[in-house]
Amino acid sequence: MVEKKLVAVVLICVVLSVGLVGAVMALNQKDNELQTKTNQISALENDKLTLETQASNMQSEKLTLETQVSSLQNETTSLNNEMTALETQVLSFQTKATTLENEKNTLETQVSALQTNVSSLQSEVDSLENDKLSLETQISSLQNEVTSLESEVTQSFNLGYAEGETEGHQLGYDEGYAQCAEDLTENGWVLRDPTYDEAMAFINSDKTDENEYTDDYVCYDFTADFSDKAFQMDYRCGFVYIEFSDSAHAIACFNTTDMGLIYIEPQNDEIVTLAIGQQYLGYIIVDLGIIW
Ligand SMILES: [Ca+2]
Repeated sequence: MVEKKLVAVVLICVVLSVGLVGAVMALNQKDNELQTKTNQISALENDKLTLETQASNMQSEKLTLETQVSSLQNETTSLNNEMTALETQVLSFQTKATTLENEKNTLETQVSALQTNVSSLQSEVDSLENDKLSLETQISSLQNEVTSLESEVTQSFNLGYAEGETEGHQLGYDEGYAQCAEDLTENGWVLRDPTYDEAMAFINSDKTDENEYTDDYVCYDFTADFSDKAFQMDYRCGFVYIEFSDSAHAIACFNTTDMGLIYIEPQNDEIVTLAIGQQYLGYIIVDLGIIW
């Protein structure tokens, strides 16, 4: 009996040992599992923190992007407004361009018309210029004719005047001289020829040469006054008539007792020489005579 109890106790002890070992092993396994779970939780918490940080970062990026989007939207609106304004300006410029094109066309039409007018006027100017040249030629021809006729008239007048004047003076002088000679005879005066010195002294003292030549006081008047003064000195003085081809002239002369005949120009007191065919005062002498 004791042995059976011992065996039962041994068996119970073995069963209990086995149960204990099993319980310890189970406990160790649970402990390991718990440790593993704890490690997993810790890892998951770390992941969670990482994810939260990333979420926060992404939130910040989202805000930044939203700000950028808003800014870009504002810029887009502004650019749209500018584009609208520019489109309006383009339309305005296009309108102006059309207006200017129309004005240009109008001006070109006017220029063309004016060019036609200028061309027409130039033709008229050319025609008038030709008429003017033709008239100038006619005027020149007529002026030449007038000058020629005037020259003929002047020549005819001078010739007639000179001839008439010479004849008139000669006639008057002859009559006057005859009357003078008569008077002298009646009064007992006798004229004589001066000496050369007397003649020169008289010429120098006489003032006839200081008279002024005018239309009414000509060469015959100088000679007549000079002769009168000579007569008052009792000097015989000759009236010299000189004929040119188309005019005439008169001067005085003395037949000096010692030096012979001298001719005096009473307008300037010069002693001159005369001969037919020679020049006097720039004209050829065609005839010459002395009335004593
Ligand atoms: Ca004099």
